[in-house]
Amino acid sequence: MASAAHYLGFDFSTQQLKVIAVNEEFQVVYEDNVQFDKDLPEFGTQGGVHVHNDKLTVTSPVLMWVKALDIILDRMKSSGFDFSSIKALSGTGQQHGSVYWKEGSRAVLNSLQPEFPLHTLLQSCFSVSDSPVWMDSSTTAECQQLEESVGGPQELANITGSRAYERFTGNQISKIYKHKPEAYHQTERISLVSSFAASLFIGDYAPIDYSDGSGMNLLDIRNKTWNEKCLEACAPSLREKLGPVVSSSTVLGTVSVYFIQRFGFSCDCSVVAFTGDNPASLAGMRLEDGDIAVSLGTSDTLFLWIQEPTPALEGHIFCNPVQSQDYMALLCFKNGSLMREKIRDECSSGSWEKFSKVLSLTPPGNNGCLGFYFDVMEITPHAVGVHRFNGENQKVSEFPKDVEIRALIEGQFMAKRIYAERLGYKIMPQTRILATGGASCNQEILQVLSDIFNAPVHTIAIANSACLGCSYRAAHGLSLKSSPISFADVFKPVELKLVVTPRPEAEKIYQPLLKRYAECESKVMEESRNK
Ligand code: XUL
Repeated sequence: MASAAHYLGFDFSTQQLKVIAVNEEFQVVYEDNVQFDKDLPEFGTQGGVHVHNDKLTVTSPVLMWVKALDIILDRMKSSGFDFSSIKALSGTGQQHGSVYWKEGSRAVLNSLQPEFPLHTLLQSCFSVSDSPVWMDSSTTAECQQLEESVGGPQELANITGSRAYERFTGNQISKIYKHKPEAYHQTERISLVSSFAASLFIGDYAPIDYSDGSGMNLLDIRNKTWNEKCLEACAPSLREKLGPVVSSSTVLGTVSVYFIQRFGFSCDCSVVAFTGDNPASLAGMRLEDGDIAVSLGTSDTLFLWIQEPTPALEGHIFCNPVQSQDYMALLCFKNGSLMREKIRDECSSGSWEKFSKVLSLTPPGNNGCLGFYFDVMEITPHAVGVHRFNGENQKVSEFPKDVEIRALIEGQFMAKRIYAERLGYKIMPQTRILATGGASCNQEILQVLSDIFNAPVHTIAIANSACLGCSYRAAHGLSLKSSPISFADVFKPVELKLVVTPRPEAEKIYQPLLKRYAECESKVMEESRNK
């Protein structure tokens, strides 16, 4: 390993800190993780977080993240990893979480003494020791206030890419300012989890990058500057406390002396701006313009590369992490696998085989039967319950089991297409759907996905895409210093496996059905509101 060059990616995610090293061929040569609950039991987290008594407030101790970095780097050193071979590093963090640096901390960061671990050196650097994270949903009042102050939810979405969301950082900062004014006034810099982690490496406050900055309800995603009205609505002197924003592939500088002396990093090792985990996954999956990634897990997520976004009331538009003039859209659906498993248990005696067989035997379009299956309150759209409509648009209380199975899967994918299109996504002849996550091994489910999007579906076998994506971003950011090379030019497309193509009759069947689905959804939402 001694003479080869390496790039590092770090992922400060909710439950663990991960590191990946790749060589110059971008093959993974080292991987490790620190699990917060298990490896740092002194912080008493569950799943990396503390859920407070109100059940809405969710935080993580900031020093736990610092200590995790001490541990992961110590382990790398003990394993004999040659830190001097690292040309560049970058990283990612769970989106939206915020870190509050106390007055005087910049000076501490600037002069870290290499004989001590970071958590000892930084222990009194945070004015808020429990950082709000993305799972927090305690800021409904702040969200209303922000939307009102800019002229409503759509106006806020037009500026920042999203209407106000409880977990978005501006609303979290607003809550800290209201509830802990003293801590707020003592705060010299507010970082996102990503820029906080980058700060540790450069020994100074790292700027927030455009892409993760888009998850704050504060950044104008077109001008790439903080929006004055949003800043003012959230808290005073916020512009100074947030510092500048930079493109996600900016080289911020080199690692601080601390890392050179304590671990043997080279003094030339560059640090590329850290970003959010969803943007980093887009880089790790090597998504290209027009691609759509569908992750079918506990919850389903979709992210898309788009050039001309139309921010909507559902879903998010972020600046693109690898090409800053472009955008990415993110949609989260809470009722994913758990809902599919529930219907599998109820309608096909718990067997995926039977479930798949039903999908292959029932007709696309389900003879006009449509269903909405939201076991828990859905994010996209904000609705709950099970709602079924027959071919005549009448509400019915039950479907035969085979109709129920197809209605569930068709409904889940029709919603995805409708919301993606509302955000500006256009299906083109070259559109590729890249499927990942548990349900992506089910060919019959993917056939429905392919038919509804009228596009081929490929599977992509990539683990830890966010962390890996940051080792790629480190390499790309560094090469940008010498030439304006695009991400796609540095990394050949990821290997995909074509699994299914759309049936020829699909578009004709689903076009009118998609329209009906959207109409029925409005009725469902109306009902949910009146409940
Ligand atoms: C995205 C979001 C989550 C976190 C989790 O908006 O809240 O995906 O980034 O890591």
